[in-house]
Amino acid sequence: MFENKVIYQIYPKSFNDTTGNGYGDINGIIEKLDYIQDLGVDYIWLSPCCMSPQKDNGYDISDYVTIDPLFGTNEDYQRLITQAKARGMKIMMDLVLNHTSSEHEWFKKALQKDPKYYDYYIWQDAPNAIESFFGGSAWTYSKEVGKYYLHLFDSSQPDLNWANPAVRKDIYDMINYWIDKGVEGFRLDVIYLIGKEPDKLITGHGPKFIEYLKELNENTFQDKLLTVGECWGTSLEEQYKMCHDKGLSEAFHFNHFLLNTADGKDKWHTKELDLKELCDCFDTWQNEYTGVEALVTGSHDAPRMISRWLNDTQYRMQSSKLLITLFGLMAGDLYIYQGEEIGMTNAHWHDINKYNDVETLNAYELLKEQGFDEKTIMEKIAFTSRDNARVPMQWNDTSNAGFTTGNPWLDVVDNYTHVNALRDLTNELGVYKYYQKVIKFRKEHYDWIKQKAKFSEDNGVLKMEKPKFTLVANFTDQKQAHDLGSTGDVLFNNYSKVEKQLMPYQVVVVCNK
Ligand code: ISL
Repeated sequence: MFENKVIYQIYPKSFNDTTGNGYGDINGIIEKLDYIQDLGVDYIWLSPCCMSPQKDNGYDISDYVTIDPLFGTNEDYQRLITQAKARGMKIMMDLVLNHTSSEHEWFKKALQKDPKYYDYYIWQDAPNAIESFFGGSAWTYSKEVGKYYLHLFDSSQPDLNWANPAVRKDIYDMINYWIDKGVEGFRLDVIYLIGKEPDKLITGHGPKFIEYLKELNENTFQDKLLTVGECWGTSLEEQYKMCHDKGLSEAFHFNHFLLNTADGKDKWHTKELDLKELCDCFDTWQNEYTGVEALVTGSHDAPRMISRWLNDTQYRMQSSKLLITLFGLMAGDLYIYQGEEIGMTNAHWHDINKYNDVETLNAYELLKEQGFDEKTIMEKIAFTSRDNARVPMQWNDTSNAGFTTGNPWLDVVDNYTHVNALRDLTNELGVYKYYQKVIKFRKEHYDWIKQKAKFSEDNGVLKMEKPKFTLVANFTDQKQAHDLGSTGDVLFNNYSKVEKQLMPYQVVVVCNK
């Protein structure tokens, strides 16, 4: 039902500031709706905009039904829904259901041992071995309560107790409030954690997870809205359970993002992308998975894909085009993260003072404790930090890249003078226009795209063969051989010609004869 949609993710804080306070806002998004629509977008997913102390940039919500004044008002949000709809686009809201902010009224009452709200969170007399995703123990002692509460993320993000039916009921009411306002899609933050059983050290995909998902769906979305669950490192079986039986429409698994990590988990210890592993990953999710794949090319939780897989300097534009050709010609729903469509890159900062992300700042301390020297730590952070993708949108070459007239909450990347939307859009061979072309093709030829594919790699060249067309993509900065032979019509090419050899980062798609 929701196949072949294009979803554009906005990180509101960094998109477009209309007040000059240095933070992006909802009116700033409204101002850019034509820009988004022209790309061919069906859904706009906004990272959280509700009331929050912003310790984790809004993924720490203190009031689920009020828009944070930092971004505007509930009326602004309503206007955004209406104006997006007028352009044929739907709003997808980010739901943070695994935890609240410690400033949420529920947690404040829990701290006062309120008989109702105490049980909204998870308490233990003593911590166990569970670690926070942001480093250190997942348990923090509360003097008021005399016990430890669980937080799988920062200590300012206490985990909700989904085993309590009252919590679930409050959550359903809140979601229905937004459905009534016209929200037509939901992204469910770290949803695979809600069925946890911490006393048994179970966090992800816990025993009650699927039951909770089904109940959630029955009481809210009822299969009528596009829902995408955020998971990490999911198996086929887990994905099947979440999505096939009246739970979610689809889920991120991010298995391809994890290929850069040395052990498949710890993001701070990386290795180079192995194309063979990438082919295996695509093969699994394109050919074995029977549901709809959420095709993600980037997010606010990951450094820019062109910076870590490809080349973001000399071959920046070719790399951006390679990325969207490859993902855009695979089956599923396509998720684009703001800035990719103009070829934005990592920030590459080597000064810790430039960073804002709670996860990055914690990692800096932990890596120091682990004995790494400053230079190595900063290399790791410059490659991996989430802030690489959270920097302000680069709209033009005026100061602060046209993002704000004030002081941006996070610096803009220096390359904005030549990497910006205005410049890219005026270039017939720009990245944005190429994205438009791929998206248009995708919409018109989805019957070709949804066919199964054969993936292979040879000398840094990835090949994807579908019954109707063949794609070859050179992931190296050297010329490489290809075997397209006497080709059919060229559908896509990020260079002007197809020569005997592929140029660095060249992608070519030809119709099969
Ligand atoms: O990127 C990550 C995995 O390597 C983690 O940093 C990330 O926190 C995790 O993927 C969960 O992400 C989601 O929940 C977090 C929030 O910080 C992220 O921004 C959000 O997308 C806690 O709500």
